[in-house]
Amino acid sequence: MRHSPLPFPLHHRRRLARALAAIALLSGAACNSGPNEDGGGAGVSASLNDLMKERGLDESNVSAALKTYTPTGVHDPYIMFASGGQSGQVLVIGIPSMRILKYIAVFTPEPWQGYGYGDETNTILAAGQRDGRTLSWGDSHHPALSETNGDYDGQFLFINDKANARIAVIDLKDFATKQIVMSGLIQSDHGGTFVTPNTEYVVEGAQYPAPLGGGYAPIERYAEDYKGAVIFWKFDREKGRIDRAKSFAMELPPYMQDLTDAGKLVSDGWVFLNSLNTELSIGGTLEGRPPLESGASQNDMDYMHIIPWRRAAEVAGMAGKTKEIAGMRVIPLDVSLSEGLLYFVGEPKSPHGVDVTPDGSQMVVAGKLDTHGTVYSFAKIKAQIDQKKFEAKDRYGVPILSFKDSIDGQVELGLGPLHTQYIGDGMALTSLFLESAVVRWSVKDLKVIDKIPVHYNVGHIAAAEGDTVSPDGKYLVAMNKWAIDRFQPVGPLLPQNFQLVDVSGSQMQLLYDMPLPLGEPHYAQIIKADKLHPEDIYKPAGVNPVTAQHDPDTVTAGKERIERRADGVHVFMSAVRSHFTPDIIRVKEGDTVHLHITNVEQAHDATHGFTIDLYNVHQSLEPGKHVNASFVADVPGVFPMYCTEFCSALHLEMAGYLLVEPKEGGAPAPGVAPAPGDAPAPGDAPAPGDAPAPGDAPTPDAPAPGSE
Ligand code: RUQ
Ligand code: CUA
Repeated sequence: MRHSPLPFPLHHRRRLARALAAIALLSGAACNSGPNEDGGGAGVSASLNDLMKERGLDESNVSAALKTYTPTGVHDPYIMFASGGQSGQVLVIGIPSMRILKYIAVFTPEPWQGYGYGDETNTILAAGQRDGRTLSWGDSHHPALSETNGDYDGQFLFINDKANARIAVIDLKDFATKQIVMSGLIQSDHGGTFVTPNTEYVVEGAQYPAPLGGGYAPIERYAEDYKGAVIFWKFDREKGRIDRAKSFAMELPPYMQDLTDAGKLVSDGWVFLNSLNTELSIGGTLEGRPPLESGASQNDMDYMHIIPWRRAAEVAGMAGKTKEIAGMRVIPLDVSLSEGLLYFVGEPKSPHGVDVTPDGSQMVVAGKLDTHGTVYSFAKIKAQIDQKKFEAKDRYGVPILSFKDSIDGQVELGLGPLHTQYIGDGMALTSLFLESAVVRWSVKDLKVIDKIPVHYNVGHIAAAEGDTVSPDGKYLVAMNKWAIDRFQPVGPLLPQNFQLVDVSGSQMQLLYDMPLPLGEPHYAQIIKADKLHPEDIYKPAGVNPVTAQHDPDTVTAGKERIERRADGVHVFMSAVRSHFTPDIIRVKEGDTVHLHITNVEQAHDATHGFTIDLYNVHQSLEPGKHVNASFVADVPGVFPMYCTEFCSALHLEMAGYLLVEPKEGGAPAPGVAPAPGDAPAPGDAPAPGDAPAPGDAPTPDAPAPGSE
């Protein structure tokens, strides 16, 4: 299945020879033959030929290796943010090396980062509760980088959880999740996250229709009581948070809204959503109806939704134009119709993906069950809307534009086209799911250029800055759903396969296979690395990363203490190589313990971990970070606490004890010598004159709770 070696232009061969010579020298393989003036001595090529032979590599393999190999200490020019699928996380991957740099904890507790194991991160996860239930996973689908003038600005990242219709905000200053919002309006989402060109709004489109705001309605009332929706979450860039009160939603007909894209430049102010199931099929495989999959594939056309979001935001702000559902301002469908906020245009059978071109003038839609890419013209759509020239209305009264008057044309792309990315010069790449290939084509000329096979069943694709106003081209990552035979077998559950493709040359070249063993990533975005400016420490020491403030309970060196208050025992602790102060915490069974821990260090990468056995406490303390964690010490005993990061040579000594004294009359621990006066257990009696064991009496520097 390896695809055929590519012919190399001469200058590539020369560059290759020089690079190979350099590798051979570095590896010491050619120690007795220096580089020749003619660009590669006999010894060099001989040893490289041997190496290639030994590993069974051809010239295209070697060129792929040279295009991805990244020496130690060298950073990647691009960074990819990929959804982590069912893991509920986001992956950060360097391109072209395909090195995984981070898993960002988002919808799922993540112990290493202490996410979901401390007060503030628990609060983030709790904000994503539905009906009082804490959800400990997410189906993350579509990451969206914040944009300024339609270009990634490297400041924030958003991602949705399809399973529970939630949106998360990640700050790229520290690559950490800051907020999860859940509308309570819709039951699932798919058309999110997508941002408007200046990140005014983060768009979340529903997927599976249901009664708005939750609650029951018989499925026989699907057409009447089940609804779709799109939510416009207002983003406050200053605060770095979504502002729920300024957000609004629009009720939509119960077509399954699928994906979204925001217009840009000439189409700025508009948003486009594709949808499926104009048939309003409801499934019912045991009830004599066809399964959803065939029921929803009867009609030749579904509807692209066209929404002027700026106008919709104005209407949402007018008195009497919205209904409040689940605490959200919702524009009802009849208001959208009377205010001109919703239009439809047909799109070929079971569309998947609507992707606005870099100049904003066109939208590309691919129909999963159609072989074409359809190119819509924003100007043609806008003209019909301005002239109120509608062909028909759907059963809910939504005006439908003429399909043939809305498009610039269609291109036969291949089997099962899904998603489109742009690479500049009017060129696009589209994934072909059924064909397991990516097609490169000219949107300008409506012409296919070439195809590259991928392995296998490609879903989304991501090209460098490929959905911005200025795509970079260069690299493409095919996010393949199946791996089949690409990797060592690991049982029936296989990894996904990210394939890196060089799209800069006259022929596309497959460079690298990267197994994704964490979940099924859906979409990814690739940003130029030099647009990212993360902080290397939290400064000054004592910053709480969740509130982004100097924490009121920050601990400074010398001010460590333990205080007993009405709400429990407060431990103000500092962490520094290689000790915690205090390192002994004494509490009584049943006490609530509030830990306030500051890593007072400001040295790059001097991270400490903190855990206490049994109590499920784990925190990551990067330099300068402050965390708060509370728990009820309801089990008496002796619980070691220690630093879980190998932070220094004396790391093992970075430890201490939580001593939970039993309540009055509590049973002594098994195996402990009884106190004087108790009958000694045979063999356990201390010899007369023995000194008390250290830790048996309060030490001067670790006052008992309440003795401050
Ligand atoms: S999806 S593979 Cu974005 Cu969930 Cu198309
Ligand atoms: Cu701090 Cu190990």
